[in-house]
Amino acid sequence: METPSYARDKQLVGGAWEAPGYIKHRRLIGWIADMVALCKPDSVHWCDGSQEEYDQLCNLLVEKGTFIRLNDKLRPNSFLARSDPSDVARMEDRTFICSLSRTEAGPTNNWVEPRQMHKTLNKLFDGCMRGRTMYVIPFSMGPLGSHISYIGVQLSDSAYVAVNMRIMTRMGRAVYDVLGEDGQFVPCMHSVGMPLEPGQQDVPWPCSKDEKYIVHFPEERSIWSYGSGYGGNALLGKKCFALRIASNIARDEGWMAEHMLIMGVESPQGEKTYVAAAFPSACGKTNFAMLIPPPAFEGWKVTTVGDDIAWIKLNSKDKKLHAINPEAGFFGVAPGTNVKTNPNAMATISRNTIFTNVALTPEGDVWWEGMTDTPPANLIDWQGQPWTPDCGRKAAHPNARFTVPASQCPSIDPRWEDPEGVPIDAFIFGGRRSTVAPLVFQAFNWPYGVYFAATMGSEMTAAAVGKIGEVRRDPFAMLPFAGYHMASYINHWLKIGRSIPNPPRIFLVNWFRKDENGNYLWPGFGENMRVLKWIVERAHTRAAGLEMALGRVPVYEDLDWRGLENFTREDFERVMSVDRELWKNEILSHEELFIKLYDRLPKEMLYVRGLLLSSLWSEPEWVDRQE
Ligand code: TSX
Ligand code: MN
Repeated sequence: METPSYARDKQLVGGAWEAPGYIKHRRLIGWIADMVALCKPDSVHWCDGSQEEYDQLCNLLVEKGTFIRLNDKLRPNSFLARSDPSDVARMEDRTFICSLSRTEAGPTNNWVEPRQMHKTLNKLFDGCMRGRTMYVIPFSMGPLGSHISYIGVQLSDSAYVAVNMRIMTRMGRAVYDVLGEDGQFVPCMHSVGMPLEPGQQDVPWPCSKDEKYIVHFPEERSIWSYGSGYGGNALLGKKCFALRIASNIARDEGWMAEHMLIMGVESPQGEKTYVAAAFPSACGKTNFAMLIPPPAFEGWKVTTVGDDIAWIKLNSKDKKLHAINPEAGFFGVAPGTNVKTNPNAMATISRNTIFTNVALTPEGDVWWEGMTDTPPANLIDWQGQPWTPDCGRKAAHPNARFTVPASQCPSIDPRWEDPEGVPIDAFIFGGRRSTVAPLVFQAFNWPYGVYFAATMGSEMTAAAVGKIGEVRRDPFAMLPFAGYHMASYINHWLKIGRSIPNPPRIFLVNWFRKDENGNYLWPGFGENMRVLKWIVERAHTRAAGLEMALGRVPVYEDLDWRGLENFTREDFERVMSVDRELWKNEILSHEELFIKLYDRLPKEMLYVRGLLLSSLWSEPEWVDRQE
């Protein structure tokens, strides 16, 4: 192949940054050439995705002090990274949707005019990789070559990002074969924003303390991230690409990019049903995705397709919605994960795992709050300081994470990499509500389901920003992840429902209802299988469902109580109760969201709201005039 002139000019071929001969994509090479010229790295590393390369990069990270190799007997081929204390979570106030028009981004996203943002970014990225290596990271979201998959190329000056991307995506040379000479890719620019002057000593976790930008250009389908090396800010395939950019592609192409887990439910008769479920943060989504049914449910099995993101498309053969997990790994919250809350996750992270911001034991293993009842002695906390239980600090950061290949999960579904995806029969939406919301109900139909998903709320926990106990509306658990106007997103859901002959059934759940003394009314975790079984049977229109004001509900006899006989009919009625006065207020409080989304709010939202108010209205007692 003839060397493209732009590549020759910028010395990407035959110069210091020689592009490997197997890359045949001129536009890609040209873009990389431009970015090398802008960022001015000392060298370029073209990631091939091999195990050898992964091992080498991990060793390099150990040498640089970013990684600590864990005890190879206790935690084989695993590492601990400690981030800068200022770089520990996604930064929503530094996240921007730079569509051409402000209205398009909508009232729930930060917006800056794209040309102005490009100006800002060009200044920041100019020379930002001096003294560092630029990693060229080609990746596929979704199985390589699947018609549902999309390709991205991330340029990053972080080796930590490169090794995490190898776990979280299909990363490596094979991506270039799929791309060919002119395939589509999403360019993803990333820098930690800390160039090194000659002779300047690097730090274990470079980042920019005062300037952070996570920027999406929906029309260009490009991503620019500056200043952070952490999680969703830096692993651009995940929230930035697979949700914010993909939600734009999905709207244009008539499919769905959702913040959902995907799970399979297998009955003792061998019938397999797939469901997808959306929960806001801190609701135990990963735990639910890896649920183990209680012992009495012998023969029932739950399998995991994904724990965070679902790409869902109409299958032209069976006319059903099919879902794929675009990711290849789990980037899960560690604190609270233990052998009781999630045995499958604990088994998954027994090896080949990158831990970030957890505590270190003297034996060279990891620990976090909630892993065991009593912490091991002589821990080193997530900031590298000696830690004792009475020191008043947390040993692990509340947002400490594990990065691990999904293939290692004992409950991984046999079809998790099926390029056709798995057929979805039910959508589940759930928030964290201590009052008001019942354990489970089924929406009467698609528009009702969309209404409840759009108005879904979750109470603040200590882990998130905001007042504890305050209800935050998080439509479809997509508030931080929709890459365009939230009301248009709701409308897209309504359109999808109208376009399918037999759309999946929609269910609402709440595992977090409390009594007046603050005790949980539902045991949760594996016991959620009882609710899941009813959902699956309802989705196949087999189980009974009583029509109530909000939707269809199970009565006590409709759930399988084997093994939980001490949970009484009264207990069930309490966790299922719907207080009409509270619900009238709940529905009134939806107004706040609707006013915010007013300019594009689908009319269905107001109609459903009106019908709900009508059915929640209690009549005065009937007077029998015969008496
Ligand atoms: O993940 C959770 N799930 C889903 C599991 C499949 N959690 C943890 C949430 C924090 C991320 C839950 N917490 C769940 C739940 O269903 N339910 C609860 C509330 C709860 C907490 C402790 C108990 C019971 C309920 N303990 C006992 O009953 C002993
Ligand atoms: Mn998520």
